[in-house]
Amino acid sequence: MSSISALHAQLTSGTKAVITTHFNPDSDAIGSSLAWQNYLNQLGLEVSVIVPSAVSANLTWMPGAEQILNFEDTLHRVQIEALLKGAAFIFCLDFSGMQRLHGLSHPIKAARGIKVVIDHHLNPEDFGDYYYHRITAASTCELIFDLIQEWGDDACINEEMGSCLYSGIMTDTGSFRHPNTTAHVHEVVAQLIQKGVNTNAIHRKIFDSASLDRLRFLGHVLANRLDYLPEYHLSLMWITEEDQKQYNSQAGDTEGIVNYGLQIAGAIWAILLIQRPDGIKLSFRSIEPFAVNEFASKYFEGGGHKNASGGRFSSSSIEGAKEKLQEVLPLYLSEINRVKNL
Ligand SMILES: [Mn+2]
Repeated sequence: MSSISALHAQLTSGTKAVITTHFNPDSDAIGSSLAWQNYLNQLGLEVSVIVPSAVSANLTWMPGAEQILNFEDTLHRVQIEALLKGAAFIFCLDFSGMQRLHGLSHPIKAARGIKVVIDHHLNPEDFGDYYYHRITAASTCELIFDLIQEWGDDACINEEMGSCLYSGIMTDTGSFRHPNTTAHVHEVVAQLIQKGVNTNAIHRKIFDSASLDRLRFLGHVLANRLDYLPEYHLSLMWITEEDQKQYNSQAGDTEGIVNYGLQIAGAIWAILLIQRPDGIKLSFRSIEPFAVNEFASKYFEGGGHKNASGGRFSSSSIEGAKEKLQEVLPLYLSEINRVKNL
């Protein structure tokens, strides 16, 4: 592993590079990837952004999004494989473990290019040649901003790039309300505003761009797919494959739904179960100081941030996942009660 400062000089004009990010890419994943692409383009590199699964509709306004190649699209796949063969650098943004790439992990592992990890998730795996990694950063977009500053290239941060960076910072901090919202986050945002970023317009593009189906889907989940377990201070939500079909659910439509569970007075954490063909996907959210990533990794093959994690359950039965929860929840009762009394 080498120091990231040695990397700057290697990013020379004409060099070919690929940027990739995690499955179900969120606003931080896409925002950081497009901002980094914009920066590398300014340095004269030839850069493509490739993703393991589709970009959700509320992110396609970002400058450069229309050029993103999706590995799940068979037409893009051939192009992606060729780009990976020719890339001198592969930038891995906003993920710390190869399994987050799903099907794209094999071609990325096999690619010979120098791997550069820029990320803020816990416990990064050892797959990179260079790391710019800080778990105290609220988002990868914040790290991209900091790295460009460290390299003395503040002038490269233009309004287009700033809009992408602001999107990731805004969403990964839960619109500046999560405990990861440091003074530095606000300092970065202040500088982005000075560079012309329209924060109000971006907030609307990201959050107020739902389809009618999406809003009705949310209503259905809140009305019929939410239980509150007072003894565990837990909001438990679930979404079946049938629900997703009925409401014509698109990529990104389940994003953020789990957070509603924390709006119940007394809730310390929320869990959302989503039925997928290959198993149940779990999303966990918690309030400080309850570490939901420990629960996710102990019982549901997952992990992530302290207050925002993911996991999986290998059978695709919602009932099965609920039974597993009923088994393990009593084991957490003392920790829940400890946190409740703080
Ligand atoms: Mn992130």
